[in-house]
Amino acid sequence: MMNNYLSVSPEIQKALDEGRPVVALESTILSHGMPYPENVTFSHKVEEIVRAEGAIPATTAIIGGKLKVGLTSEELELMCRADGVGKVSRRDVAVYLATGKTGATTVATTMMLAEMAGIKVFATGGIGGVHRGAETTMDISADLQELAHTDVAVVCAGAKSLLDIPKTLEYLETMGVPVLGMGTEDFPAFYCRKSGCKVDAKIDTPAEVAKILKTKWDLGLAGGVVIGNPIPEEFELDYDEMEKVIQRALKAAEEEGIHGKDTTPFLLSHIKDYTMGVSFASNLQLAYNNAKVAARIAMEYAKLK
Ligand code: PSU
Ligand code: MN
Repeated sequence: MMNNYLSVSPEIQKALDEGRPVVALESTILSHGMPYPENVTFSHKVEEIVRAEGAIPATTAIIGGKLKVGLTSEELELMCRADGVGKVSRRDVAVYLATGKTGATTVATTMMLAEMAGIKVFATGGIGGVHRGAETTMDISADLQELAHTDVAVVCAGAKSLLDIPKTLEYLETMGVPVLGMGTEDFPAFYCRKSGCKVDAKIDTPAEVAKILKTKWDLGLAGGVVIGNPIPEEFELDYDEMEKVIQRALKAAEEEGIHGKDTTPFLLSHIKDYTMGVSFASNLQLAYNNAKVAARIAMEYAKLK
């Protein structure tokens, strides 16, 4: 039944059948997180980085009534141009598939597609989380609920501090999702290496992460794992400067009455505008770094099976 909807590229299917490492990559970061045509260069480079480490990249999207795992150059271009491409979270999947609309996958839906295909490791920029002010808006990303029950490890540079990071970590704790720090005790805050909040465990090597994943899933402890991988030092931005920029973006969102699924893309694009591209350069670098680490974890995980 699933095969009616799921379309895995032959290269990825072969790698999965042979137990070789595959890394899932999302498309919302392309369609709604980066400008065209810089996102085209990014989409290819991030895949090359995964390959250079010895793993196979699997960018996901919803195209032509199919859940696509592995995109052609033309399909990457389509996601990057983003003309009429929606942002698809779990609640939107059936609508997009049944109506044939083109959709970019978020962290939540990329995890869903990865699990359906049998991919265990996924690299992204930052995860969604509990928004500031969630105590009144109830705006909590579906990414967190997906992490609660879908068996995929997500390598990210933490979460942007436009979110409420302490509440995001509280939510993950409640849902039983391990939050690991790659070489750090501090959960990273995307542009900044530290958020001031602690991870559950500092891990120093991809092999150790792989062992934790295997142990968790061997035990039948369902759900994902967050691996917070700090942005490389040379690309880190100043925390207080970013806080000012975030405050400005939050104020603009409030003034313009932005809410629901538009909130995250609105804030991201305003932050980019306010920082005149400096933040974008950092965004690219942290995503490349996550792809590299994810590929190394996938390589180690493949050895354990
Ligand atoms: N955070 C970023 N960049 C992004 C996103 C989040 O720094 O591109 C995207 C991811 O696809 C994430 C989604 O899954 O936004 C979360 O959106 P929401 O808050 O609406 O769940
Ligand atoms: Mn939301």
